[in-house]
Amino acid sequence: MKPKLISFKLCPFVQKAVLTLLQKGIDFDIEYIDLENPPPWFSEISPLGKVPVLQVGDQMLFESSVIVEYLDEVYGESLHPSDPLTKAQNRSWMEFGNECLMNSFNLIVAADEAAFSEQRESLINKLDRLEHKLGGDTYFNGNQVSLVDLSFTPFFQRLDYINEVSPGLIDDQRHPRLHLWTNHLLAMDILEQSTVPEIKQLYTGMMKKRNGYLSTLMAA
Ligand SMILES: N[C@@H](CCC(=O)N[C@@H](CS)C(=O)NCC(=O)O)C(=O)O
Repeated sequence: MKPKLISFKLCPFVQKAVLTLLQKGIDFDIEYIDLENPPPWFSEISPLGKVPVLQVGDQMLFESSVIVEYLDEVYGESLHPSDPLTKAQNRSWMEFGNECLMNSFNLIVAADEAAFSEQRESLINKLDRLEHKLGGDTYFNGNQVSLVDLSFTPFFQRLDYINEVSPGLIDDQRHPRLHLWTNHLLAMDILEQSTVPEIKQLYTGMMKKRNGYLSTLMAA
């Protein structure tokens, strides 16, 4: 039976799971729900009321990190490095990627310029740390794509959209290795299929709708 993802069109956490499914060539189903008006069955299958949920037969999994690890373990060759310490370090950086996503969301909802600047500084500090960690290869661990790369991709896709409104977050002088890595991630064939085609429009619409300081920087 095909695994089925319960999704929300804008969700970067679901996208991590979709990228893993696509990279591994796993056939899957996806059902989009409206998080503002979820169907009655959603609260039964999602203990935290969040997407993604992965349905495997009559069993449910929640939390994107758990879902991608499950998919990696069950289908095909692992996308993790084999050395246990390197693998664990990759998992640590995947958690860091989740924090980057939260930070970018906080940037969007920051109500005033001071809160926005604080979030922006915090995000740039995270990018500095990533720059320091990277080795200048195509991907995080070298020339082969790993789960950690797939986990960061939704963040960088959204950072691009934010950077169009608030330039300077992406700075190839300050973060040359990060810039190269991001370019490789955003050039992956599977990226396009990993979201709905109107992702940019939906995301910028959400930025506007959140009505934070960032929305005041957007063209009318
Ligand atoms: N830690 C969770 C985060 C998932 C998450 O925040 N999903 C958002 C959509 S992108 C959500 O479902 N929000 C609904 C809510 O918080 O009520 C994961 O990694 O799966």
